[in-house]
Amino acid sequence: MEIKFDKDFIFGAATSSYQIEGAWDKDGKGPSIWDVFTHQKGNIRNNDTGDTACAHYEKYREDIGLMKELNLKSYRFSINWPRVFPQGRGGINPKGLEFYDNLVDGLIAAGIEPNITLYHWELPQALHNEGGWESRETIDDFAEYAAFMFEHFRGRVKLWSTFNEPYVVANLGYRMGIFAPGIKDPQKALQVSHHLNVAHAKAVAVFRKKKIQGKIGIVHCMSPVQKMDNTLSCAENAEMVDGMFNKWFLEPSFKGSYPERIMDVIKKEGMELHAEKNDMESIKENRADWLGINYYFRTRVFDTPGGSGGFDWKKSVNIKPVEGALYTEMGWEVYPEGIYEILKDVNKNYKIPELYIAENGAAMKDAVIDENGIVCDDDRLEYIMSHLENCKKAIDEGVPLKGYYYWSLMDNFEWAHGYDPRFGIIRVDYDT
Ligand code: IFM
Repeated sequence: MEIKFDKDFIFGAATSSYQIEGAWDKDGKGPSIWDVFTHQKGNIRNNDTGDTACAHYEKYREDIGLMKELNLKSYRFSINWPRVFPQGRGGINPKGLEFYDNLVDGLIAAGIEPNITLYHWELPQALHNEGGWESRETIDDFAEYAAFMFEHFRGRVKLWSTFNEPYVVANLGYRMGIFAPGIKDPQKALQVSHHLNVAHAKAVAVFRKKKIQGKIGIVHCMSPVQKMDNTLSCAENAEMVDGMFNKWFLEPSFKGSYPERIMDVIKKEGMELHAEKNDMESIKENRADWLGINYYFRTRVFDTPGGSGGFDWKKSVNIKPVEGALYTEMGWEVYPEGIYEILKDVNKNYKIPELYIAENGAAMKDAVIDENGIVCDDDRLEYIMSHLENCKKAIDEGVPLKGYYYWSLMDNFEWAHGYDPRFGIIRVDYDT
């Protein structure tokens, strides 16, 4: 099958620093909250850590070579904040910065456009010790870190994003406690989510003030929400899920306020969001130039047993498997139409000038079929083709989709799941 995209359409692949770099304490790098979290036994499957990961810190030249072989137009990666600022602020670690200089220059020399994410979850532990994302000071620290990076890569890097999946940072890190820093406190998660929004706005303001040539974006995980029952309670549940997952971070930026329904529930539960006077104006004024959507699955919502009131995620979201559907090794349903649905929804609701699929991919069994480590990757090829087909359909219907980044360039450390799930289009032999 052939699908034709415009010649300017960007085909890329994505990674993040903690998931591939390794060298967790090499050459003066400071620890991040993920180094500390993975070193505590019991937090990660098999007690895996990112200490070595894919050894990208040492092997980045070879990795660029592989990207070239793949004909990638662009590579989306993140900067490990404490590799450059071991304490989060203040003194720079020249060796850490040199690594990113070499990576960026190597990519440019190979004709691959760098797309940098400033924060894919590695808060410097030193800042966490002072309050981390619970504290407004971290907002200023982030803006300073961003300012330094923008200036340093001025003219070399044109595509930037501030945060990857702030939903995950706040909810998995501070509410459920299954990601670093392992906190289980809904009030803290709420406050952190607001601070992330303010930090994003502040970094965007810096980007514009400095007149950096290029575009600044943000990346959210998103999922089309589908009502599976024709009842009031199902409709209410769907509104909650959509509000929490899709709208919480987008509405402040693109509409100027948090979703009303969620704010009501927050109040009812006795929680409070502390915002300073100009926060909401600043978030709206400093909205991103582009939005990256990470799409992996749809969200099927059912009614609450017993009727309305009392939404419970575990009892009404994706509770029944879809008969005949394929599921990835993450247990996520393969639903390619969802990428089209979410692109159409976002375009209708927010009219953002440029959209990217910043991540889309699947963890597959990836059985090795010969002594050269070759994997028969038919399922993954089918996955990618069917999702691209749906991207094209959205483009043909007027959605300003400018690129698609596969997640991930190579197998890597899949957070709480350790190294078991393999998402890569390149297989990694972790023993060597
Ligand atoms: O591996 C992650 C990535 O870090 C963020 N988005 C989802 C991917 C797959 O779970």
